[in-house]
Amino acid sequence: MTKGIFPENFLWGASTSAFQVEGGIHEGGKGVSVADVLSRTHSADYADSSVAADFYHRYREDIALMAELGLRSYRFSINWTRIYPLGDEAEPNAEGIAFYHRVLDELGRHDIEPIVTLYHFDLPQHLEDAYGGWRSRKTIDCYVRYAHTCFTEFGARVRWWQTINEQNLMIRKHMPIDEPDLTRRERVRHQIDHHMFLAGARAIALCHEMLPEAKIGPTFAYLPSYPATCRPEDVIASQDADNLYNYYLTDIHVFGEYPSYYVNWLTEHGWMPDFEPEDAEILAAGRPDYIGFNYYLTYAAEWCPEDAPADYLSILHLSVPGRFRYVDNPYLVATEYGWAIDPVGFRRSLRELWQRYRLPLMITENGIGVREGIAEDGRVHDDYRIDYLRKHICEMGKAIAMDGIPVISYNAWTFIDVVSSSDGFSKRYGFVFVDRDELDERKLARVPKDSFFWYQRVIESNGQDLGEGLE
Ligand code: BGP
Repeated sequence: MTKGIFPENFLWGASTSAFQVEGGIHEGGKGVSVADVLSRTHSADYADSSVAADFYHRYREDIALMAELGLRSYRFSINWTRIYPLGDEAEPNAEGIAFYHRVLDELGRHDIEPIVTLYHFDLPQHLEDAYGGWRSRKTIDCYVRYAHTCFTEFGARVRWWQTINEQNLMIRKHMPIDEPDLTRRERVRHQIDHHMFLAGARAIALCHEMLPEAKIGPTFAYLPSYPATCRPEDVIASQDADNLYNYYLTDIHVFGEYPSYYVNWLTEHGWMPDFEPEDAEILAAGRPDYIGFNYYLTYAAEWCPEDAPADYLSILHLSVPGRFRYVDNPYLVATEYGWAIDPVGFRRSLRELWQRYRLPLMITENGIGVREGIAEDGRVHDDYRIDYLRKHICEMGKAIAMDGIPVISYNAWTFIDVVSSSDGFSKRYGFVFVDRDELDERKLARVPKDSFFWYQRVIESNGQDLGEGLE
């Protein structure tokens, strides 16, 4: 069914992020990021970012493996603290810039298109300590200057840019706010969110000015829901869940202003952030060229009574009294980490985003996290990953062929095993196995998994050969 439906220039890719893959955190003049600190303090039993997959030292070998896999694109992030170790210095760090030039050289040599995220959870810790991080508008200026440096240095070779990875998830999952009072805490969270919107919009406007040929957009965590039943209240609940935790982000970016449902919700709770007079103009001036999104799972949402306990931050069990709460979807099977696997929901997501925004779409992450190891024959038999990816790619194929949706690129998460953002190194997503465990790095040997050879055929055949079992 996928015959001839993927455009010739379709970017088959894979993804990573800097703090999860690079390691080498004390090298090349790099500063400390909040992601480094969080990965260290998260759990003593988990690997942190200090060695990770050691891409910092092995990027040549790894990019050669990308070439063997046949990748047409590699979506990765620049580590903000390699370019500006503190975040507020006058001059960037030449060694950090040189590292990414080497990475881009290597990708260029193998004809792999770089898709670059400017900021993937790794705010310089110094900005957090000195100014309160995104609480302060100072951080917006530091981010824009960092973006300016990246556009100047790498703009000649990078056509695809992303401003911020998963801002909508980052504000609740990767930013502990030490404030016991709920209203004040959530008020801070939404001020932080507002500042990131301004930063993203300014980076987009700057990119358009400096690099007219380039394309730039946000990439967000798309976590859509179904109504738990066809009860009208559940249908509204599901729409509320999607608006308040997903679409508010893309609405602000694409339409250049806060949507009314969001202003009303924030105001109702006393969470509306402060606006400066120039903010409306900044948001209106930074419209994206495409939408990037990360897709892993879906939810079911039902109406939530006013007197139910609130949980505004949970990943799997959001509960927003008077609006919605997540419940299990009996039609889906979840991964061992509780993420409901939903390839059909992937097609629905592509439809929803296209119908709402009429902008080209890029999948920046999609994959399955599992605990796995090397079998006795020395290989990694990850048939569950092949199954997951095959079904998602098949649904993407239908979205392109039957629904006419323009999809630029599909980047599986991840190219190689990395430190998970929440569950250490044991939760693996890669096409390439890294032989280490949480605290013992062993030799960090690379072992291509069965999915590597499967994806190689998918790319070679431009999506026509998805292997056995395709409907
Ligand atoms: C996204 C992040 C990635 C990655 C992925 C898998 O939220 O953008 O950085 O980590 O999810 O999540 P996890 O590592 O928590 O399983």
